[in-house]
Amino acid sequence: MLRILGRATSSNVQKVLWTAATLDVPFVREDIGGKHGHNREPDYLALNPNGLVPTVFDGELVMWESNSICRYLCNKYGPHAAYPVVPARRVLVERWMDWQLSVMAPALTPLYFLLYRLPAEQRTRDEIERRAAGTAPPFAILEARLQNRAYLEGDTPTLADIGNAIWAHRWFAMGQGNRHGAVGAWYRRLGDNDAFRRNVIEVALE
Ligand SMILES: N[C@@H](CCC(=O)N[C@@H](CS)C(=O)NCC(=O)O)C(=O)O
Repeated sequence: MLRILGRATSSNVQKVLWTAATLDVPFVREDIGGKHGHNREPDYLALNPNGLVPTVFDGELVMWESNSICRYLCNKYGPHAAYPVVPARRVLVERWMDWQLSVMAPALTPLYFLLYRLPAEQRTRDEIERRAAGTAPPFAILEARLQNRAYLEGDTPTLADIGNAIWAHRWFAMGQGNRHGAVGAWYRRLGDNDAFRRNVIEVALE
């Protein structure tokens, strides 16, 4: 049984929950971080020096960094089509995982924090528009990529879709984007996935 430390509202925890559900790996989850706190306490920092969530135990093994954890789960509990074994296919999935952490999340986080975390008086129309404009470039890339294809790589969902769809959910929830394009169609297609619905779509943003 995995032990997942991290609030269910964290995008990086959601990646791990969706991946574990995809692989049918049983887990327990404990609320840490955000309004639940505890992530800056010495006992938590001894597990994860970043003071961030998720941190995941698999027996004695302690892991942090959501993408590393998702890869580990597929390696240990797979093989699964979500993480292809052939190197030339695997790298195509992994590039979108790295892109999600290095491009997608940094582009959306400023608007997300303004709308959900920062004091209401900072939410001026100009500031919302400025931060919203910064969210468009990664979705233009996804829109082009998803023309005439069901998923980012291959014919079935992979770890590439998992990390990025969590942010597409936030983008649409923040009133951005055109749901009638290819990104919208991909988001709805993934919405048939029970793990996406339960762990992401049905969880209130905060
Ligand atoms: N690169 C790390 C980032 C982890 C991260 O930024 N976690 C955020 C939540 S998504 C966090 O712990 N924020 C502090 C908090 O929740 O209190 C990963 O992918 O696991």
